[in-house]
Amino acid sequence: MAEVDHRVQEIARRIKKMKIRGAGRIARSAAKALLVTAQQSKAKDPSALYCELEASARLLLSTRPTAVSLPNSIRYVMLKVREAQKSSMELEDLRQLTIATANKFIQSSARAIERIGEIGAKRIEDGDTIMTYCNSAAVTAILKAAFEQGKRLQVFVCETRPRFQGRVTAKTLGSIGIPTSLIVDGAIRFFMTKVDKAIVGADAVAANGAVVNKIGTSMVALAAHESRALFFVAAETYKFSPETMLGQLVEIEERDSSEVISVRGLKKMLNTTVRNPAFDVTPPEYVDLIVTEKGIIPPQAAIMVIQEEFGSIAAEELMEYQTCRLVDED
Ligand code: RUB
Repeated sequence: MAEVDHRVQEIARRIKKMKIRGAGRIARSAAKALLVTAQQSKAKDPSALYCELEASARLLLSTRPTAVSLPNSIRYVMLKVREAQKSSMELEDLRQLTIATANKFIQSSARAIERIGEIGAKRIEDGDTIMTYCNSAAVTAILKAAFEQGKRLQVFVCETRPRFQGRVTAKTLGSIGIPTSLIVDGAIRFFMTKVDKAIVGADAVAANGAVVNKIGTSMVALAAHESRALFFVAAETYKFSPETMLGQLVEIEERDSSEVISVRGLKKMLNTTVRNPAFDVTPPEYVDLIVTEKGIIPPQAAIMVIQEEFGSIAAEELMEYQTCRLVDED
């Protein structure tokens, strides 16, 4: 396997350590890493460049298992590059094609978030009270667009233990000028009675419309269901998982116990281990609609999005670029 450029290794490390986080940002950073690989490559022929890109792709795929935006962004670049390499493209052309394709993904991802903001804002009413969970650029885009249209909003943001991404959301919404209340996750049901709509992002949307998002999201959905509040998901189409159409399950990442309690603190507890899954699955029955950049769909239509976006990719190519686990070196 070719050696991976140190800048790409650094991007992979930052994704793994959650310095780069959120499914959309992870996907754009992976595309950027492939772009950097092409830019920095000293390869002497197209197949050597392709090998370097493959090595970068494998490392990136090993960073975080749940966000399917990651393999989707890598497939977007790599399948195009592979086709070109097979058709004997010259080295310099292959390099430029890689850079252009990665840039195209990055730009269309940023544009998708803007469109989700515009489309989703139409479903927000003046005076709405909204609950959100974790930190999602797509959700923020909707709330920002609705607020900028002059709609009065009140937002409850859940802290989102153990990494407190809700604090980031509260800070962002507050700085835009949206009246924001930061609440502990245990207060979700307590405040849900005041909420009109809960809106969350997604790390993956399965073919059956189930939504994978930050651990605790399904509790928000359950409480919203009980209170008859609407439950919206904001997800770019590259977060839909084509693998689930082949019967694959989305892997739920389980993270280190030290995110929940210090190693010293845990040592003082007898017969206690920590479980720390990073994501959970909200069944489609609890999802009222999914806002994508192509329009609003019911969760039952997720399979059509997958067919439209990824239907042309052969099953073996899908299986080839999947998240994987490397032996953890740290
Ligand atoms: C982030 C998370 C976000 C989704 C969507 O988890 O669950 O809700 O990734 O975010 P983590 P976005 O912090 O573990 O990456 O809309 O920004 O893609």
